[in-house]
Amino acid sequence: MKLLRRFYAALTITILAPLAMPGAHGAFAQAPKPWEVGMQPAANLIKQKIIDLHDLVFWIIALTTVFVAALLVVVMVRFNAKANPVPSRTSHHTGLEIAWTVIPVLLLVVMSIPSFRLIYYQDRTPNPDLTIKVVAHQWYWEYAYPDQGDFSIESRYVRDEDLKPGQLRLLDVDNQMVVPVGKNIRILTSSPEVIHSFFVPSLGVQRYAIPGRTIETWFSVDRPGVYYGQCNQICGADHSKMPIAVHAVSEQEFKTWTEQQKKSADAGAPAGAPPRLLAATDTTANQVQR
Ligand SMILES: [Cu+2]
Repeated sequence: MKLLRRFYAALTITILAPLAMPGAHGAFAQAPKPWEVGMQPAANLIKQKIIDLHDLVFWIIALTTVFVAALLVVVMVRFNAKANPVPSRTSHHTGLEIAWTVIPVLLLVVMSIPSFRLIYYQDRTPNPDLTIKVVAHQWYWEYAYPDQGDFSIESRYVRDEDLKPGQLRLLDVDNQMVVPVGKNIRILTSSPEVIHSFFVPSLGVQRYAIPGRTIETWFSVDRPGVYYGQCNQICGADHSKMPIAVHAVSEQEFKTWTEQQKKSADAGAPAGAPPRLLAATDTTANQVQR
């Protein structure tokens, strides 16, 4: 699987290198790429665990399929009417029946154990450092920071005509969700209207935002950069226009940002007014590294 992924990666780079955006040398960013096969690279341990589980299940499925296909070929060649004119009258074989019941059950158990472990690992935040409330609206995101002075920002997609060079269509937003690197971030999703879903592939996080409920999940980010995601629950007319951009910064930068946000919230400025610190780095931070 690793080899296969490396092959695809090499192929993608070869094909896409000449098409790379001019000046695409900014800060690290993780976004979907054209002709991508497989999953986005992991930006934390959760995503790595997801990839590992995927690889395990992939190989079990692949080997099972090859084995069953081989059996079918044997039956077609050795037991057709010409090769085997007098068929066997066997109707039971206890050993074989036990085997084809027990082996699939064992395979399911082998897949279910890491699967359940992963579900529970994603479910509750171990030692949360901060909480972000994610409220999904039709059709934008609201991120509230109750631990940092209870301010909230609104995050909307950038219209085609407003895209700056290097910004990604239907992925870049006016106000990014800013998080500190290396911290356990508890996410609480909710929605006032319809069901949405908070989904950032490279962070291994996906949770529905359901009216009347608050649902927990969590993530951490290993390195600074921008990580893109989208609402992935069909939620209405502008479903495609509610992307997610998570900007991971150092703890110090995060502190400065939250203080600025709190100040502008106290001064009655519109929530989510672009903070100076991040506005200065925006154009480079949003470029995708290839
Ligand atoms: Cu949505």
